[in-house]
Amino acid sequence: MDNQSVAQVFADIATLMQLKGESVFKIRAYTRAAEVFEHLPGQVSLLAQDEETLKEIPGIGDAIASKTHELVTTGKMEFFERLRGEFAPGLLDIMTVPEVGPKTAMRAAEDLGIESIEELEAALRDGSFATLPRVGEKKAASILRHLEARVNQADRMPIGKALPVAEQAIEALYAAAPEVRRLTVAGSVRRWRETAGDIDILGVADDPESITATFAGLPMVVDVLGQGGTKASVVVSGGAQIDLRVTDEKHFGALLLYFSGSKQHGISLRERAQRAGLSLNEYGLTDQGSGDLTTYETEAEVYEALGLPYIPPEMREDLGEIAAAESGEMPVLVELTDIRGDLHVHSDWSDGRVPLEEMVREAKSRGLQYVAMTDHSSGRGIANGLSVERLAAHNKEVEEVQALVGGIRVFKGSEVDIRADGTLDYTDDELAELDIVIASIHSGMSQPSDVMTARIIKAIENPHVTAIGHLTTRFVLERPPIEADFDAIFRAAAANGTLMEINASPKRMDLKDSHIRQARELGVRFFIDTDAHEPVGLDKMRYGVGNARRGWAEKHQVINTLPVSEFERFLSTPKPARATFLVNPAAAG
Ligand code: DGT
Ligand code: CA
Ligand code: CA
Ligand code: ZN
Repeated sequence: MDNQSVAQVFADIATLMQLKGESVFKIRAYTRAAEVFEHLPGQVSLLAQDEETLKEIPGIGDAIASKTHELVTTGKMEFFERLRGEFAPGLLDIMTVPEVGPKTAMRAAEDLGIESIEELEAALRDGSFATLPRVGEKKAASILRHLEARVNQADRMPIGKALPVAEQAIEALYAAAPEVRRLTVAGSVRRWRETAGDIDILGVADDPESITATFAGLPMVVDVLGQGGTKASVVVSGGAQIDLRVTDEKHFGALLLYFSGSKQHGISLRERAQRAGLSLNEYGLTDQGSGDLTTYETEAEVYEALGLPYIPPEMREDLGEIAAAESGEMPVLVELTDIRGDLHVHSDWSDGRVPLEEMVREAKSRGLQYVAMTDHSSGRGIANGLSVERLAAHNKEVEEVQALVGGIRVFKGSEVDIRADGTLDYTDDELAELDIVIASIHSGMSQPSDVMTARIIKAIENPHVTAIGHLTTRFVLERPPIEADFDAIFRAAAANGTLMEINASPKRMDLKDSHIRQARELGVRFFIDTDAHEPVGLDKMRYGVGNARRGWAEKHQVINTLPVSEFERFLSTPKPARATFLVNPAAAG
């Protein structure tokens, strides 16, 4: 049983206890356990063999430890089974659909006898669901959209899951097969697509067959779909499929190029090769006249043989990258090592998990030059958003922490709610006290497009708003984006010198790649930040950078690549002038 499944059981218990009206105190213990297990670096199923070891984990008491032990050793938990039995079957499944809250799910079960996702979908389509109290046709239509989005994507996983699984597999295979020369991820994960169908890994070894055999025998493998001399396909715990291919050094360049895709990019390259009298495949380039095969150890050499500069994997989607490469107009993509600061970070002042000082120290330990502490505003009641009085105290604490922790600049910030009418939670005078203001939508997400567009542009025009946070509010594979006129929004942002956030949380990836590309072409500039709610959140920057690169974003378009002195000069530039703020190339390092 993987950590995620164990965590899910405890999260389900918390949900059911809430439905029963149990005490908040009791519920919190289960919610806490779910969070702890979800974030545990080790495997719960191993730790929980011994109850005493479990109890050493902070947040895990006697009762939880014994229940966890029962769950991982027997595959079942009596307490959970009994609790679940008190409710309609399928209730927990139905509640996983966005916008279907507990009350609605219970009514659906009682009044309409809905006990599964299929029955839910049928009731949404035949109109009966809309007749439930507090539902209505609009909400039913929206729920159906969620459901359809989910079905379309059902067999894909978010990159936030795929990449760590790929890295675990690579690490495990290096350990089990020290003779392997190198292993690297390919396919959509290497291209940083926000979702992956499966994980592709390539290896170089003298004896490929022994590597594929070792791979198929790794402890994380739960099913072997196929295994041969140079390849293996397996399913690992957690459900992801991994395809491994192993080759020798001299064929590696062509093979990596082939299996990194995209399929469409590969097709365009092959057509280009053909026009030059060559044929390109996973072994190399064959001269169609003489039949001679040339092999390549690196991808760059293959591109060179095709008369092209190296094209980074993130750009290989056949969206004009070959033409850009050919004409010498390749963007110089932003890189993870270019990032100097993180500008969207939460602490336990709002819904973060650790004190402000700890987040600052964690940011510093990651080598950042600056960090902005942006806890939520008062409108985010459930996130313990800050009243005006608490905001003032928060500002004061930032100053104290700045004095206490040297070596990193700490900015006063807020993630302020954009209300339904486009006004913000704080007045202009209150906002003027802050260095960084990220304005975000957290409610009223189903407004019609024109209302939504005006709402966001109003926030963009506020002179104190530094950036718009997670513009579309979507969750990858889970929640659809808002509807709005993004072209108009990006034009307004460019004109006002308001930045667009590229939220690196792999759950959000917001802006998404195509929006980044569109915004970039309209002259918008960005910052990439993590929206971290706990220290490990600060490590997610790479997802934002990968996504930014998919949107062809260049270093100079990403403001938090500026060294701190230049960044402060940017902040002290009044807003409309920020639109034309020029980087001093000598100072930008
Ligand atoms: P995914 O797994 O759906 O997220 O997307 P990819 O891009 O990882 O695709 P996948 O795993 O089916 O195949 C990995 C790469 O192998 C793909 O990006 C390009 C190459 N490839 C696979 N099948 C074909 C094919 O039929 N024709 C060509 N030209 N290339 C292929
Ligand atoms: Ca793949
Ligand atoms: Ca594959
Ligand atoms: Zn937010």
